[in-house]
Amino acid sequence: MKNILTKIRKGYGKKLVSIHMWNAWLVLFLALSGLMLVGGFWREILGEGRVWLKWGHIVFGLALLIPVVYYLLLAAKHWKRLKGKSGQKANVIFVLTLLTGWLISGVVLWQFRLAGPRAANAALFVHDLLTWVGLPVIIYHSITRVKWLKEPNKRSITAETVPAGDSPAPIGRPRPAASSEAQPMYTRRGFIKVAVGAGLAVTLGPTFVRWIGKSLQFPGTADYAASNANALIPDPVPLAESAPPIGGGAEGSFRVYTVTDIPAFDNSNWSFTIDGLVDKKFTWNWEEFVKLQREVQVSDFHCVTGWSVYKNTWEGLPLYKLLDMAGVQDEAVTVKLYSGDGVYTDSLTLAQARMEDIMVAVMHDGKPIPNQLGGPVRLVTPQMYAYKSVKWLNRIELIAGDHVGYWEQRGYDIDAWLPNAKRV
Ligand SMILES: Nc1nc2c(c(=O)[nH]1)N[C@H]1C(S)=C(S)[C@@H](COP(=O)(O)O)O[C@H]1N2
Ligand SMILES: [Mo]
Repeated sequence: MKNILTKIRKGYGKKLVSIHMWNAWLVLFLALSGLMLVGGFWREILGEGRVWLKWGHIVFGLALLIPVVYYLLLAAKHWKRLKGKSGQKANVIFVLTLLTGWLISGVVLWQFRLAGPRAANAALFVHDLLTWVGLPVIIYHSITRVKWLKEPNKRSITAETVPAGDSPAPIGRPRPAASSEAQPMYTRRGFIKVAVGAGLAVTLGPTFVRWIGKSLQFPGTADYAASNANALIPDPVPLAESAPPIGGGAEGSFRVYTVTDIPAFDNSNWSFTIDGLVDKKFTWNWEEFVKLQREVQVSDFHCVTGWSVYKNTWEGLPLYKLLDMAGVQDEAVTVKLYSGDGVYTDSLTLAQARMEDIMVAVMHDGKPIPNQLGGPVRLVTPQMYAYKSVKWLNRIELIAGDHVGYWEQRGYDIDAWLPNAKRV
């Protein structure tokens, strides 16, 4: 072991340089892929590619372990060289904390099924927080410390000037003397640092503030109800359990997900159909649909990417009651669910569809479901991950075969059960 360590530490200056480089490339890929994975814009464009990108993000994320561990093996030596340079020591600790934080929270998010929603929620919070704090610092670092900007004697990672014992070849240009020549360089450096810092604050600052607001649930930061673009008349009248909501109001905030443009509906372009292998087909318009007897439930909502919204008070039609109204025929095996976006579909087995808590929801916390969140009508599947929760639901078809839904076709598990679900 000692021998190996000595070998590893030999010429460690050069090694630090290459660790730093590999780490930089990994972080660059992870930052870009991570931002693409959360960005709604890319969700639509990537389609199936999103699942591959997610795997790439996971694999390269795990690969971060290599430079981190390799650095730790060299850390003692590096640390000695940083004696007296507290700023650089702080920088090293910051980066190590960032990388290990990303790694650990990333592993929890990757293993969300084992971890369960609570741990996944916490991990997503940490992963996001580190991103919004760490990314600007890293961008600042990489722009302001490119070699030509940095005073050579302030570099913490160099292959040169290693005292007795190691003998790396000096690389890079000769050091400029601390003469009058360096002076204009220094002011330019100062200017660029301020400019980059200000640029980052202006571009990433608002996103960070918005994210903090949502995470800490400041009221009004995610008021989708106020900007609901649906225009369906009349408004559904909430039941007493809905207003005020018996759940006490949802905790957490939805992230708006869609694979198409967000549709909006009015009385002229909205209807709801149940058809296929049924005794009696129905197509309701909005006026008829809001007259159907609704019920209220309180349930939690979990996305596979780690976020949850707890204690939602949903009001709508239990799916099994709609099935009973239509009369399901014996040959029917699968309930196929269509979104009014024209693209997204999913399915449930008949047994799943008959579970009491599967709801064709019309209201959330006493208000119509806004169009961004899938209104006027979305499915709610409390014991399954929310990709089953088809937004803008407008058709239910009973079919004899299987149907593989939108995300399942793109690699999501057919089995969407939550860890502690009562599976049927
Ligand atoms: N039509 C449609 N329904 C959908 C999706 C979608 O992209 N399109 N995304 C699903 C996923 S993965 C989740 S987590 C939830 C998100 O619901 P929200 O956008 O209201 O937060 O909707 C589900 N239903
Ligand atoms: Mo999701």
